[in-house]
Amino acid sequence: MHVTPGASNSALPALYRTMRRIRSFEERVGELFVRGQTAGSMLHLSIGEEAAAAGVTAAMGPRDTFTTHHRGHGIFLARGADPARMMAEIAGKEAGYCRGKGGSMHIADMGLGHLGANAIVGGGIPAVVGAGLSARHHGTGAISVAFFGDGATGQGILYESMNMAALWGLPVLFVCINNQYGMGTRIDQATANTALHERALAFGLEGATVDGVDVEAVADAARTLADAARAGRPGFLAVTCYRFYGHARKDKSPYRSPEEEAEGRARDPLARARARLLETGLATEAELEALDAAADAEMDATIDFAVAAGEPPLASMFRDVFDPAEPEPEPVRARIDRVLARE
Ligand SMILES: Cc1ncc(C[n+]2csc(CCOP(=O)(O)OP(=O)(O)O)c2C)c(N)n1
Ligand SMILES: [Mg+2]
Repeated sequence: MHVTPGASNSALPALYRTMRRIRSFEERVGELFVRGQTAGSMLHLSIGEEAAAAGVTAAMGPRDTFTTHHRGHGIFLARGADPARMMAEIAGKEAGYCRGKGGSMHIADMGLGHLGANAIVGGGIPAVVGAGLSARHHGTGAISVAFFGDGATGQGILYESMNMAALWGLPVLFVCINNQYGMGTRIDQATANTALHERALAFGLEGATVDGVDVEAVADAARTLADAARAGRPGFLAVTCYRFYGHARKDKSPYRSPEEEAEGRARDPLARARARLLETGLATEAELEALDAAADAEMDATIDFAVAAGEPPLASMFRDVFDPAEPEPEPVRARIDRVLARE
């Protein structure tokens, strides 16, 4: 599939704003982690991958659904999530999207079509096949989009899902964010043919690879594939980018040279979009500075909100765990007391 870079200039200011809000949010998530105020000890930032989130979600409609991998903050934010509730979730607070039970890697929100982030590599992929089947059955016109990393192309479930989507002509889009690494292993050390979309072509899907430094190109490619998926021709989009920092917050990337990192970070989708906005006259330096400052102020407030928010009550650990139709389970403490009383 041929993709024309830069064909959607007028969308660029909004795409830049989305990317800038994601970066600002991720920087503050990193800060919350360093302060020891996140729930859990793992945190995966999507800095460097903002064009994939902004560009693909720009091609999605309000009824479309999606799943993400463990590096999904930016995608959910680009889909309209409230960053304060996201930050509260990451901090394990009651005000979070999943009342603090999901954390960074298991955020979900049916209202925004988020069928769930998933910490199992490739784990969120098959759900979009079911969601696509459901959308077609009910005639909603929605598509379902799976976001995952290049590491998930080593998981068999991707191929089972692609086969079923192609066979049944489901309104599904597979989006592989190829940030070059699966933890500490570079893609060319794990995969002989790194033209990942070619695998999808072999299954009978539409497929393209796009440069994730160019958010307009990502948006254009995603639009083409989303339109095809809506018409019953499922597709696969590989977005090539670079993971700016370690796999998780504690990883200092000893397996990468400083030169490689400098080169990778120079391929910055935000810097590129900013330069294009100025060069095309779509924005002035002063306007961009104001936009950047507004994004930072908005995201600063998410930290204050998350830190001030209350912890979930202890009793809530039994809530949303069992089928609501079932009788309330006996609390563990009461069960222990009863067992001890028998002795
Ligand atoms: C099935 C499974 N195997 C291994 C892991 C451990 N693990 C977590 S993230 C990751 C690398 C994933 O790489 P990729 O899919 O490219 O996503 P990225 O971290 O680059 O965003 C691995 C191996 C896991 N979570 N699930
Ligand atoms: Mg990766």
